[in-house]
Amino acid sequence: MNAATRYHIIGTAGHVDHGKTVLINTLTGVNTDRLKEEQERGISIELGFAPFRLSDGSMVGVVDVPGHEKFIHNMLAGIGGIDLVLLVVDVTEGVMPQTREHLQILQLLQIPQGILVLTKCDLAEDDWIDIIEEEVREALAATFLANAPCCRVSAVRGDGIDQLRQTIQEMLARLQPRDEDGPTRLPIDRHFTISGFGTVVTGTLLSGRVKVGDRVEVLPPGETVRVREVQVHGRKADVARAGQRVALNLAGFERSGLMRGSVVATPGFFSMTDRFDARFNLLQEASRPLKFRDPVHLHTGTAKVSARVILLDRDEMQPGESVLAQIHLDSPLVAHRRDRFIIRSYSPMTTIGGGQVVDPAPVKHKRFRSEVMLALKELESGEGSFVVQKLAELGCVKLKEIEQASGLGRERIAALLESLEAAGQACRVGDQWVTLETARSWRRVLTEAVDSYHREQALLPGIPHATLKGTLPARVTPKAFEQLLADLVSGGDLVQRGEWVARPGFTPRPTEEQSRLLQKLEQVYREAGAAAKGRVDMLSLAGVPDAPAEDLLAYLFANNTLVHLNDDTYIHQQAYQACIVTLKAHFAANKTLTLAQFRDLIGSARKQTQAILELFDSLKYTMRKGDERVAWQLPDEVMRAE
Ligand SMILES: Nc1nc2c(ncn2[C@@H]2O[C@H](COP(=O)(O)OP(=O)(O)OP(=O)(O)O)[C@@H](O)[C@H]2O)c(=O)[nH]1
Ligand SMILES: [Mg+2]
Repeated sequence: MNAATRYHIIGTAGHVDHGKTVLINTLTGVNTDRLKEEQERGISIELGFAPFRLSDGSMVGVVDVPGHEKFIHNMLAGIGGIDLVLLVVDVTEGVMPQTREHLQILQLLQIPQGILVLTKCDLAEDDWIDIIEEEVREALAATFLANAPCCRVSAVRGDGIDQLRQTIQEMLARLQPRDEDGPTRLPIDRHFTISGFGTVVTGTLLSGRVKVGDRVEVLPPGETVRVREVQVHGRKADVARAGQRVALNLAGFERSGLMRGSVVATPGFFSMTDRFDARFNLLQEASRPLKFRDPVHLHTGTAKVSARVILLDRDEMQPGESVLAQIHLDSPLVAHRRDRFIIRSYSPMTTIGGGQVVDPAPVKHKRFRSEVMLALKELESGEGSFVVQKLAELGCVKLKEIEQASGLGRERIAALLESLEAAGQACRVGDQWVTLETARSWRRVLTEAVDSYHREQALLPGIPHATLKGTLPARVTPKAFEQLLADLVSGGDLVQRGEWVARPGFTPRPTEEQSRLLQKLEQVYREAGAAAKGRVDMLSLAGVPDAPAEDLLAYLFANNTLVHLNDDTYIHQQAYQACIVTLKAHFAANKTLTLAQFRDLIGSARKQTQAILELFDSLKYTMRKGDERVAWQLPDEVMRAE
């Protein structure tokens, strides 16, 4: 991939008034303080965005965040998806409270890399700047920025700006490109309506692509809509790619239920959740312990919701501690395995911790259970064991579903599943994956269902295919069922005869009494020919009691003595074959056939004739045209209707 096709996002961070916005203006030529209030008060309130082209041709989106502590929630909505942070420190002030808080947030969100930018260097002597740099380095010591490059700049004089530009370029070049082939995921950071144009949403495209005309899902509210227009960095585009700043015009989309924090995504890929299991760390700097069910604010992606931390193995956690917990959200949002989140306390409103999603769709756990904690640890530690656990929990899953639950890429999942298959822990059935144990137990369920059907419906040649499928959980897809069945057939456990599935060697054996009744029934149907009436009439004609009649008719149907026309009407196979012969003879000499003609030809009543012709239509022997029928694909030889 050449540099021109790489897309990355950089963000600012740092205390209020330390020069972030002016720096971005100097780098990009864009003043990101757009609001009147921002310009009047001289501080940033909302997120600011600017496109930034590097000399190697790559296009970078810049997110400028406000530094004021009152607007940390805005900062949090912008900082999540960035590749590189510029931590801005004013050399006349040094490390200040929001320098520290932003740093904690960056650290908790695991922002991959950053540059320390010392600003306003025109206002201080070099010796002083050295002292400040040392102080800042101390604050960064145990963080991801411990070895970050440092650039000394003056945005007003332009000192150090070229070097900063160069450093940004070098650091971005080292990054992996984003996953453009993954699912589309765009957390919305702004949305508005333009009259006559509809709803527009903006955000950083974290993965995937969006094209004009695509159908995308917006969650919440969970609605699928069409993308009418795509803009990248304020310009119309056909497609937006991962790592770009994007605006989308969504056709016919009502804004109700839409919020900052909603996600635009590939339909069906993400789901909303109102609880998730997580690794949660309470910062050493938190002012007090966190108690079970304490209300907090949770930030993830661009979303912010009230939440409660359900401590599972204790009633209270101390600053500096790390636990596995369940987070209950007051309103649902999109969460994905491995997503990062931040927790802030209600009062004072400060960042107290954060963590990572372990399972985005867990059951509610019982507290103080060692097996729950063990299972959570398992889930957290291994990708492989997560997949196996999901398989065991759900019975069977499609590749896409594991992808969704795990937050891992498709290729990674496929590789994991293959190694699990090689290790004998999982296996593929049709288009689904199951644990080996599940596959085994399902095969057992199927053979047992056939056995019990043979016992209870001894007159039938087997269990109907659809009934057999119904003995497995509803989640099993038709393809997976077919595969399980095919395995059992090839292994000699079952045989398939048309729509019937049976044990090899099984033949229905009527009792003496049943044989006597069967003979009678067959006789009345043979004698009635094409004019055979409904079930009740025929049974009384044969003197067969109601109770065993169903089984007897099914037996005669299964061995092709009777042909099923509709509902409760059957005719004898002989009569049916004669009808086909008559039909062919008629079309040998005529182009069309009416119901009345056919009725006279076969000597039946209107109702039965109609049922026979409808069966012919469904078999495509004939085709209905108004009141008449024409020949369609008449059978070459006389065949038995199945
Ligand atoms: N002398 C000097 N002044 C600067 C420099 N950079 C920024 N300033 C001044 O510092 C003040 C704050 O700058 P901003 O860029 O708005 O600060 P900010 O970090 O974006 O502030 P918030 O977004 O509110 O957190 C403004 O008055 C700028 O003119 C610099 O390099 N030299
Ligand atoms: Mg600013």
